[in-house]
Amino acid sequence: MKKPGSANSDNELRGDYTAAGRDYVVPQDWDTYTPEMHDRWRRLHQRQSALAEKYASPQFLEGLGKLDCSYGVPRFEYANLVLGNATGWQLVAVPGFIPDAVFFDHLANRRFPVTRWLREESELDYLVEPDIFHDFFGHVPMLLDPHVADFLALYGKAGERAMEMDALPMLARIYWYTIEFGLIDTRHGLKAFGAGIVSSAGETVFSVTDPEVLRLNFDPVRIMNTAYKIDDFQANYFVLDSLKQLLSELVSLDFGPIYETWRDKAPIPAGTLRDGEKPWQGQLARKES
Ligand code: HBI
Ligand code: FE
Repeated sequence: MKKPGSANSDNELRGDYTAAGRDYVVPQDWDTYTPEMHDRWRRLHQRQSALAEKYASPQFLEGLGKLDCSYGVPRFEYANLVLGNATGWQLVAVPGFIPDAVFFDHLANRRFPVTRWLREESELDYLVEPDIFHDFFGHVPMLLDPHVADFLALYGKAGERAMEMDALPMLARIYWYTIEFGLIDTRHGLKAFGAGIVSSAGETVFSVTDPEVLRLNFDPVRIMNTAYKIDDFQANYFVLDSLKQLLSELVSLDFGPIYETWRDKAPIPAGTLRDGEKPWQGQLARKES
Protein backbone atom coordinates (compact mmCIF):
# COMPACT_ATOMS: atom_id res chain seq x y z
CA MET A 1 0.00 0.00 0.00
CA LYS A 2 1.08 3.53 -0.65
CA LYS A 3 2.03 5.68 2.28
CA PRO A 4 -0.64 8.14 3.34
CA GLY A 5 0.42 11.60 2.32
CA SER A 6 -0.93 15.04 1.66
CA ALA A 7 -3.49 16.25 -0.82
CA ASN A 8 -3.60 15.71 -4.53
CA SER A 9 -0.05 15.38 -5.84
CA ASP A 10 1.08 12.47 -8.00
CA ASN A 11 1.69 9.24 -6.18
CA GLU A 12 0.24 10.60 -2.97
CA LEU A 13 -3.15 9.87 -1.50
CA ARG A 14 -5.87 12.47 -1.61
CA GLY A 15 -7.24 13.84 1.62
CA ASP A 16 -5.86 15.90 4.46
CA TYR A 17 -3.93 13.74 6.93
CA THR A 18 -2.61 16.58 9.10
CA ALA A 19 -5.32 16.20 11.79
CA ALA A 20 -5.16 12.39 11.87
CA GLY A 21 -3.88 10.64 14.97
CA ARG A 22 -2.66 7.07 15.32
CA ASP A 23 -6.10 5.69 14.53
CA TYR A 24 -6.41 8.05 11.55
CA VAL A 25 -9.81 9.22 12.79
CA VAL A 26 -10.69 12.85 12.04
CA PRO A 27 -13.82 14.94 12.66
CA GLN A 28 -16.29 14.74 9.79
CA ASP A 29 -16.70 18.55 9.88
CA TRP A 30 -20.06 18.26 8.16
CA ASP A 31 -20.50 22.06 8.13
CA THR A 32 -17.63 22.43 5.67
CA TYR A 33 -19.42 20.62 2.83
CA THR A 34 -20.53 23.26 0.30
CA PRO A 35 -23.95 23.56 -1.38
CA GLU A 36 -22.27 22.34 -4.59
CA MET A 37 -21.10 19.21 -2.78
CA HIS A 38 -24.56 18.51 -1.36
CA ASP A 39 -26.01 18.95 -4.84
CA ARG A 40 -23.41 16.60 -6.31
CA TRP A 41 -24.24 14.02 -3.63
CA ARG A 42 -27.95 14.31 -4.45
CA ARG A 43 -27.32 13.66 -8.12
CA LEU A 44 -25.04 10.70 -7.42
CA HIS A 45 -27.57 9.32 -4.96
CA GLN A 46 -30.45 9.71 -7.37
CA ARG A 47 -28.63 8.00 -10.23
CA GLN A 48 -27.28 5.10 -8.19
CA SER A 49 -30.44 4.48 -6.17
CA ALA A 50 -32.48 4.26 -9.38
CA LEU A 51 -30.04 1.65 -10.72
CA ALA A 52 -30.01 -0.14 -7.37
CA GLU A 53 -33.80 -0.55 -7.52
CA LYS A 54 -33.31 -2.72 -10.58
CA TYR A 55 -29.99 -4.40 -10.00
CA ALA A 56 -29.02 -4.39 -6.30
CA SER A 57 -29.81 -7.02 -3.68
CA PRO A 58 -32.85 -6.68 -1.42
CA GLN A 59 -30.59 -6.32 1.63
CA PHE A 60 -28.82 -3.35 0.05
CA LEU A 61 -32.14 -1.67 -0.76
CA GLU A 62 -33.50 -2.32 2.70
CA GLY A 63 -30.39 -0.83 4.30
CA LEU A 64 -30.36 2.18 1.99
CA GLY A 65 -34.00 2.88 2.86
CA LYS A 66 -33.16 3.05 6.55
CA LEU A 67 -30.36 5.58 6.03
CA ASP A 68 -32.34 8.50 4.65
CA CYS A 69 -29.33 9.96 2.87
CA SER A 70 -30.84 11.29 -0.37
CA TYR A 71 -30.85 14.99 0.52
CA GLY A 72 -27.15 15.71 0.65
CA VAL A 73 -23.87 14.56 2.15
CA PRO A 74 -25.00 12.53 5.18
CA ARG A 75 -23.99 13.18 8.78
CA PHE A 76 -22.17 10.20 10.27
CA GLU A 77 -23.62 10.90 13.72
CA TYR A 78 -27.15 10.30 12.38
CA ALA A 79 -26.20 7.11 10.55
CA ASN A 80 -24.53 5.93 13.75
CA LEU A 81 -27.86 6.00 15.59
CA VAL A 82 -29.36 3.67 12.97
CA LEU A 83 -26.28 1.45 12.76
CA GLY A 84 -25.74 1.20 16.49
CA ASN A 85 -29.28 -0.07 16.99
CA ALA A 86 -29.16 -2.50 14.09
CA THR A 87 -25.75 -4.19 14.30
CA GLY A 88 -23.58 -2.28 16.77
CA TRP A 89 -21.38 -0.79 14.03
CA GLN A 90 -20.24 2.85 14.09
CA LEU A 91 -18.79 5.02 11.34
CA VAL A 92 -15.58 6.95 11.90
CA ALA A 93 -14.41 9.67 9.51
CA VAL A 94 -10.94 9.21 7.99
CA PRO A 95 -8.94 11.38 5.56
CA GLY A 96 -8.86 8.61 2.91
CA PHE A 97 -6.94 5.39 2.50
CA ILE A 98 -5.39 4.27 5.80
CA PRO A 99 -2.69 1.68 6.60
CA ASP A 100 -3.78 -1.96 6.54
CA ALA A 101 -3.21 -2.61 10.26
CA VAL A 102 -5.27 0.44 11.23
CA PHE A 103 -8.04 -0.52 8.81
CA PHE A 104 -8.24 -4.04 10.23
CA ASP A 105 -8.24 -2.80 13.82
CA HIS A 106 -11.22 -0.56 13.13
CA LEU A 107 -13.17 -3.37 11.48
CA ALA A 108 -12.36 -5.85 14.26
CA ASN A 109 -13.94 -3.34 16.66
CA ARG A 110 -17.00 -2.69 14.48
CA ARG A 111 -15.87 0.75 13.41
CA PHE A 112 -16.15 1.38 9.68
CA PRO A 113 -13.75 4.02 8.31
CA VAL A 114 -15.53 6.38 5.91
CA THR A 115 -13.53 8.81 3.80
CA ARG A 116 -14.67 12.38 4.41
CA TRP A 117 -14.00 13.97 0.99
CA LEU A 118 -16.36 13.84 -1.98
CA ARG A 119 -15.27 13.23 -5.58
CA GLU A 120 -15.04 16.18 -8.00
CA GLU A 121 -17.62 16.99 -10.65
CA SER A 122 -15.35 15.48 -13.33
CA GLU A 123 -15.23 12.13 -11.51
CA LEU A 124 -18.91 11.24 -11.18
CA ASP A 125 -18.46 8.02 -13.09
CA TYR A 126 -15.08 6.82 -12.12
CA LEU A 127 -12.36 7.05 -9.50
CA VAL A 128 -9.79 4.64 -8.09
CA GLU A 129 -9.62 5.74 -4.45
CA PRO A 130 -12.61 5.48 -2.15
CA ASP A 131 -14.46 8.75 -1.45
CA ILE A 132 -17.41 9.41 0.85
CA PHE A 133 -19.92 8.42 -1.81
CA HIS A 134 -18.32 5.01 -2.33
CA ASP A 135 -17.76 4.44 1.39
CA PHE A 136 -21.16 5.61 2.60
CA PHE A 137 -23.59 4.80 -0.20
CA GLY A 138 -21.75 1.60 -1.13
CA HIS A 139 -20.85 0.12 2.23
CA VAL A 140 -23.11 1.44 4.96
CA PRO A 141 -26.42 -0.10 3.75
CA MET A 142 -24.84 -3.56 3.93
CA LEU A 143 -23.49 -2.88 7.45
CA LEU A 144 -27.14 -2.97 8.53
CA ASP A 145 -27.32 -6.63 7.53
CA PRO A 146 -26.46 -8.88 10.49
CA HIS A 147 -24.53 -11.43 8.41
CA VAL A 148 -22.38 -8.82 6.71
CA ALA A 149 -21.93 -7.02 10.05
CA ASP A 150 -20.53 -10.15 11.71
CA PHE A 151 -18.51 -11.18 8.68
CA LEU A 152 -16.73 -7.82 8.45
CA ALA A 153 -15.77 -7.84 12.11
CA LEU A 154 -14.39 -11.34 11.65
CA TYR A 155 -12.46 -10.16 8.59
CA GLY A 156 -10.95 -7.40 10.70
CA LYS A 157 -9.84 -9.93 13.30
CA ALA A 158 -8.27 -12.11 10.61
CA GLY A 159 -6.04 -9.28 9.43
CA GLU A 160 -3.32 -9.58 12.02
CA ARG A 161 -2.60 -13.24 11.32
CA ALA A 162 -2.60 -12.68 7.57
CA MET A 163 -0.03 -9.91 7.95
CA GLU A 164 2.14 -11.99 10.26
CA MET A 165 2.03 -14.83 7.77
CA ASP A 166 2.81 -12.62 4.79
CA ALA A 167 -0.48 -13.57 3.21
CA LEU A 168 -2.36 -10.27 3.21
CA PRO A 169 -3.05 -10.32 -0.54
CA MET A 170 -4.89 -13.63 -0.09
CA LEU A 171 -7.11 -12.28 2.67
CA ALA A 172 -7.69 -9.00 0.84
CA ARG A 173 -9.13 -10.90 -2.15
CA ILE A 174 -11.92 -12.19 0.11
CA TYR A 175 -12.91 -8.61 0.87
CA TRP A 176 -12.57 -7.59 -2.75
CA TYR A 177 -14.73 -10.34 -4.21
CA THR A 178 -17.47 -10.12 -1.57
CA ILE A 179 -17.74 -6.75 0.20
CA GLU A 180 -16.54 -4.77 -2.84
CA PHE A 181 -17.65 -6.82 -5.88
CA GLY A 182 -19.97 -9.56 -4.60
CA LEU A 183 -23.06 -10.78 -6.44
CA ILE A 184 -25.94 -12.77 -4.99
CA ASP A 185 -28.41 -15.19 -6.58
CA THR A 186 -31.96 -14.31 -5.53
CA ARG A 187 -35.50 -15.44 -6.40
CA HIS A 188 -35.61 -12.41 -8.66
CA GLY A 189 -32.41 -13.28 -10.48
CA LEU A 190 -28.84 -12.12 -10.11
CA LYS A 191 -28.27 -9.00 -7.96
CA ALA A 192 -25.27 -6.95 -6.87
CA PHE A 193 -24.36 -6.17 -3.27
CA GLY A 194 -20.66 -5.20 -3.46
CA ALA A 195 -19.92 -1.55 -2.67
CA GLY A 196 -17.59 -1.13 -5.65
CA ILE A 197 -20.43 -2.21 -7.93
CA VAL A 198 -23.37 -0.34 -6.43
CA SER A 199 -21.42 2.93 -6.28
CA SER A 200 -20.60 2.69 -10.03
CA ALA A 201 -23.23 3.28 -12.72
CA GLY A 202 -21.51 1.28 -15.43
CA GLU A 203 -20.53 -1.71 -13.35
CA THR A 204 -23.94 -2.01 -11.65
CA VAL A 205 -25.48 -2.86 -15.02
CA PHE A 206 -22.49 -4.77 -16.40
CA SER A 207 -21.96 -7.09 -13.42
CA VAL A 208 -25.45 -8.58 -13.42
CA THR A 209 -26.49 -8.35 -17.09
CA ASP A 210 -23.39 -8.98 -19.21
CA PRO A 211 -23.76 -12.40 -20.82
CA GLU A 212 -20.01 -12.89 -21.41
CA VAL A 213 -18.19 -12.01 -18.21
CA LEU A 214 -17.08 -14.97 -16.10
CA ARG A 215 -19.11 -15.64 -12.95
CA LEU A 216 -18.09 -18.34 -10.49
CA ASN A 217 -19.83 -19.87 -7.50
CA PHE A 218 -18.63 -18.48 -4.17
CA ASP A 219 -15.61 -20.48 -3.05
CA PRO A 220 -13.31 -18.88 -0.45
CA VAL A 221 -10.16 -20.78 -1.41
CA ARG A 222 -10.68 -20.07 -5.12
CA ILE A 223 -11.20 -16.41 -4.24
CA MET A 224 -8.00 -16.23 -2.19
CA ASN A 225 -6.15 -17.43 -5.29
CA THR A 226 -7.79 -15.14 -7.83
CA ALA A 227 -6.14 -11.88 -8.92
CA TYR A 228 -8.30 -8.79 -9.42
CA LYS A 229 -8.41 -5.52 -11.33
CA ILE A 230 -8.49 -2.16 -9.62
CA ASP A 231 -8.83 0.08 -12.66
CA ASP A 232 -11.47 -1.61 -14.84
CA PHE A 233 -14.68 -3.61 -14.50
CA GLN A 234 -13.93 -6.99 -12.92
CA ALA A 235 -13.07 -9.84 -15.29
CA ASN A 236 -14.78 -12.32 -12.98
CA TYR A 237 -17.33 -12.15 -10.19
CA PHE A 238 -18.25 -14.61 -7.44
CA VAL A 239 -21.90 -15.38 -6.73
CA LEU A 240 -23.30 -16.13 -3.28
CA ASP A 241 -26.50 -18.12 -2.65
CA SER A 242 -27.14 -16.11 0.50
CA LEU A 243 -25.32 -13.68 2.76
CA LYS A 244 -25.30 -16.39 5.43
CA GLN A 245 -22.75 -18.22 3.33
CA LEU A 246 -20.17 -15.54 4.11
CA LEU A 247 -20.06 -16.64 7.72
CA SER A 248 -20.90 -20.32 7.41
CA GLU A 249 -18.14 -21.01 4.92
CA LEU A 250 -15.51 -18.77 6.46
CA VAL A 251 -15.68 -19.36 10.22
CA SER A 252 -14.90 -23.03 9.75
CA LEU A 253 -11.96 -22.38 7.43
CA ASP A 254 -8.45 -22.88 8.83
CA PHE A 255 -6.58 -20.02 7.15
CA GLY A 256 -3.08 -20.97 8.33
CA PRO A 257 -2.53 -24.04 6.12
CA ILE A 258 -4.29 -22.32 3.21
CA TYR A 259 -1.92 -19.35 3.42
CA GLU A 260 1.08 -21.66 3.66
CA THR A 261 0.04 -23.65 0.63
CA TRP A 262 -0.64 -20.77 -1.74
CA ARG A 263 0.93 -17.54 -0.55
CA ASP A 264 4.09 -17.96 -2.66
CA LYS A 265 2.28 -19.11 -5.80
CA ALA A 266 1.09 -16.77 -8.52
CA PRO A 267 -2.69 -16.17 -8.33
CA ILE A 268 -5.04 -17.27 -11.09
CA PRO A 269 -5.36 -14.35 -13.52
CA ALA A 270 -8.73 -12.59 -13.34
CA GLY A 271 -11.24 -13.91 -15.86
CA THR A 272 -9.73 -17.39 -16.26
CA LEU A 273 -11.77 -20.58 -16.04
CA ARG A 274 -9.58 -23.49 -14.99
CA ASP A 275 -9.74 -27.00 -16.50
CA GLY A 276 -12.76 -28.85 -15.22
CA GLU A 277 -14.19 -25.80 -13.50
CA LYS A 278 -17.88 -24.98 -14.01
CA PRO A 279 -19.00 -21.37 -14.11
CA TRP A 280 -22.01 -20.18 -12.12
CA GLN A 281 -25.19 -20.84 -14.02
CA GLY A 282 -28.38 -19.03 -13.26
CA GLN A 283 -30.70 -16.24 -14.20
CA LEU A 284 -29.00 -13.03 -15.29
CA ALA A 285 -30.72 -9.73 -14.69
CA ARG A 286 -32.40 -8.24 -17.71
CA LYS A 287 -30.98 -5.01 -18.99
CA GLU A 288 -33.63 -2.32 -18.75
CA SER A 289 -33.44 0.95 -20.59
N1 HBI B 1 -8.42 2.33 3.98
N2 HBI B 1 -9.99 4.05 4.00
C1 HBI B 1 -9.62 2.81 3.63
N3 HBI B 1 -10.49 2.06 2.91
C2 HBI B 1 -10.18 0.79 2.53
O1 HBI B 1 -11.00 0.12 1.89
C3 HBI B 1 -8.92 0.26 2.87
C4 HBI B 1 -8.04 1.09 3.62
N4 HBI B 1 -6.84 0.61 3.97
C5 HBI B 1 -6.40 -0.73 3.66
C6 HBI B 1 -7.36 -1.48 2.82
N5 HBI B 1 -8.53 -0.99 2.50
C7 HBI B 1 -7.04 -2.84 2.26
O2 HBI B 1 -5.73 -2.79 1.78
C8 HBI B 1 -7.23 -3.99 3.26
O3 HBI B 1 -8.56 -4.48 3.13
C9 HBI B 1 -6.32 -5.14 2.96
FE1 FE C 1 -14.85 0.02 -0.54
